[in-house]
Amino acid sequence: MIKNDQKSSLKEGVAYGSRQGEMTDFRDEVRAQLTEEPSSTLKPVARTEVSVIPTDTIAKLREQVTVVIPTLNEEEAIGTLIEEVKAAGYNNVLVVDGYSKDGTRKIVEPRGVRFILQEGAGKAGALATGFRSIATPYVAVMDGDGSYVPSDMDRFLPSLARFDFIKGVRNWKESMSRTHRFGNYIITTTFNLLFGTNIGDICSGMYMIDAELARQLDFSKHPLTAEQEIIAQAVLASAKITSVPINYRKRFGGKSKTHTWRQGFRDLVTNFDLARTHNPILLFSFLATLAILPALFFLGYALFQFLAHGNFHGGYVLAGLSFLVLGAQGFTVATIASMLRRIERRLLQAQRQS
Ligand SMILES: Nc1nc2c(ncn2[C@@H]2O[C@H](COP(=O)(O)OP(=O)(O)OP(=O)(O)O)[C@@H](O)[C@H]2O)c(=O)[nH]1
Ligand SMILES: [Mg+2]
Repeated sequence: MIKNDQKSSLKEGVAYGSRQGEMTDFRDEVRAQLTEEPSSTLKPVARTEVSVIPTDTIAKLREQVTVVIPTLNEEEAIGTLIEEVKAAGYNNVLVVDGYSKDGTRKIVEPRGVRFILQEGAGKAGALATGFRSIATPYVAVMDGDGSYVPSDMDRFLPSLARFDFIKGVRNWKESMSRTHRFGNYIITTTFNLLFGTNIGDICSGMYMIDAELARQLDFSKHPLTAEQEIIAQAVLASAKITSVPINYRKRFGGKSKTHTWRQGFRDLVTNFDLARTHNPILLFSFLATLAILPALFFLGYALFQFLAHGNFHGGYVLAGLSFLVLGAQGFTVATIASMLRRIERRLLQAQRQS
């Protein structure tokens, strides 16, 4: 957890509502009001109950959050979305635009929220620009297409006392096609296997982060798959991560910037690339573990031939056993690698807290 005194030493950024350095961090106050004991710091990823906190604390916390909204040609959605954000009680809003060619800017500016142009490429560039330009202790990220419900941000607030990164897990049954849902499932499962985590909905575009942590994350390598890289970097930084359920609806209008299959493929490639760079032992041992599949095939076929026809296929048995040994070795290395990773995370967490 980032310490309070570090907050006031933030060097970059523009404050909203009050000047930088004057902002009080209410986390200790919230922590004192939480009914539950903070859960073990040894569990970086946990699904928690949303605790009940007093209304005036919620109001104070809302002022501590800047809502960063990346936009690229979202004139049909952004106006209504900003009104919803304000109606939900969040007054610090920063729209980071990717040089929209439509009327996005004209719609944003009269609504009294900040509008800046992004540096860097893609949505990742927009988010990095946004994180550098805020001075509140927390940042909320939300797409500018209207697919997320701003009042859901209140669900994140009680967890801010105990977690550095809170991911919104979408209730997407009605607003997402089966193909999209399947793709999200594959990407989330692969990510969790490769990183040894249990995070729901890796691709969700709504989350809240400790602003200091957000600025420390370097997610410039994969500009088109920002969500995975941000959460991967947070995992690697041993941030305490949790998730809360949120709503998901169809975009208000305009065009999606992503193509289902192309984006799905990109997301998977990013997962493997991140794992290859940051967790190579786990990745390669995971791949070796996959050798169990051909092992089962060869041994199963040899057994079938033997039982059904009385034929003994020595070649298949040998191939099956070789794959089995390879897979068993892979499995052992994978287990040791993930144990080492867990120990490393605990040590890093302990270091961050001291
Ligand atoms: N500033 C900026 N915003 C971007 C860029 N690419 C996408 N966005 C915004 O990021 C958000 C997510 O983009 P979407 O096109 O909705 O992508 P998606 O949510 O994966 O796709 P859908 O499921 O079709 O909504 C939207 O608010 C976009 O306007 C970019 O290069 N720069
Ligand atoms: Mg969208």
